[in-house]
Amino acid sequence: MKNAPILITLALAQLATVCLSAEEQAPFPYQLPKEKPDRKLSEAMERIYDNYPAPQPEDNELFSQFKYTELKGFDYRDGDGTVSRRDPSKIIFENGKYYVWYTKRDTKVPPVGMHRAAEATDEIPSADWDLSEIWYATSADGFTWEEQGVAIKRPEKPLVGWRSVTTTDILKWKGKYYLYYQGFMEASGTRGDDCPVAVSYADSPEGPWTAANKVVIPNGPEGAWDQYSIHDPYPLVRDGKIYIYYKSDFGRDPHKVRMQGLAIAEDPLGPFTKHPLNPVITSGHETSLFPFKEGVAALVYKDGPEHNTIQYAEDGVNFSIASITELMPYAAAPYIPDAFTDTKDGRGITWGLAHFINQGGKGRNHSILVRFDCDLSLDVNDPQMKEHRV
Ligand code: AAL
Repeated sequence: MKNAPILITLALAQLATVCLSAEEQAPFPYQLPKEKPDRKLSEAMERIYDNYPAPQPEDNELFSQFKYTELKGFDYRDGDGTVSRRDPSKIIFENGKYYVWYTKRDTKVPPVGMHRAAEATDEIPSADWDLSEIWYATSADGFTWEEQGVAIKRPEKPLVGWRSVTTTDILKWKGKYYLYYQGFMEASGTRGDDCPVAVSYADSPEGPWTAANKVVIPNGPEGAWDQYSIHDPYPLVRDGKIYIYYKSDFGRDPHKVRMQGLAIAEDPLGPFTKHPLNPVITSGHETSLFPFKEGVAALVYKDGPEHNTIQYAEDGVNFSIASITELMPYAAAPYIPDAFTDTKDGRGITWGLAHFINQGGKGRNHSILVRFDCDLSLDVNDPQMKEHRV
């Protein structure tokens, strides 16, 4: 028994080890702790604390799912493919009503398809957005819309946009309105989509619109990531300047890698300086961003390794994933009350318009505008915001 003290010491040490590992492996309480627990975590649990603003989706202000509603007021000629509405602008509220601008195609026949672009003529469209104009509509409630007419017509050849003017977005700056849009110089499907951005301006959202008749955001130089296209121009006001986010792509089909960049100007007609860190978002398709707290949030969907995410950049430039979600709106065009107020306290969004692409029979594809509702607002008690929460 002379070894008894040693044995007792060993037994106690073993008990301590058991207790320690039991504590280390203690099950999580029913509620996920808000702070990262001080214990060994799996990689997935480390990541949920380190990579996302809040571990529980319902506590993450930039998490939402999306609800869709059919709109009233738009006629699509029985969906025969000859009328299309797509790529809506963000929505603004002026003169007691909501305004939206969008690509409208009204052609004798449906598009033949981009792969048959050689068959396109002055009357036969190649893609859904070929031979289009920019139209606008107004609404009292965001569900029923009244189409008001054309805002931007196609100009005479060879002016920028003579083949098609599409994919517009609105800026309000010092009491004037600016529509930025893609100006096609040939049919989509040949090299038409390698288009730059043009701009028109007006004193009222009702127009009349004056075309600046110039390229306002040019394609990048040969070899640059954005040499081929400048798509989906999306203006916000930040730091007293105009921030235009846009989409471009590395490479050509079938190896196109879509990303998003930023161009900044002090005057809406330019010159725009492309950000030296471009591209600033590595995934996504159409651009869709909004002021959020001090920074900018982005809906990132459809293409790339980070699709189906909502991202955030405090400086509007260095984005990271805030949440992962599903069934996101395509060409999402939110109603953003503070898009142009140069806010450092962005309040978020609760609804907007988006498009659904109807891929009918041979070449009969056209798109329709739909409404989406979401839960990305900080103003939970604002009755207008609350009314639209999912
Ligand atoms: C879209 C946008 C651009 C493209 C085409 C029409 O939804 O990304 O506008 O050029 O598809």
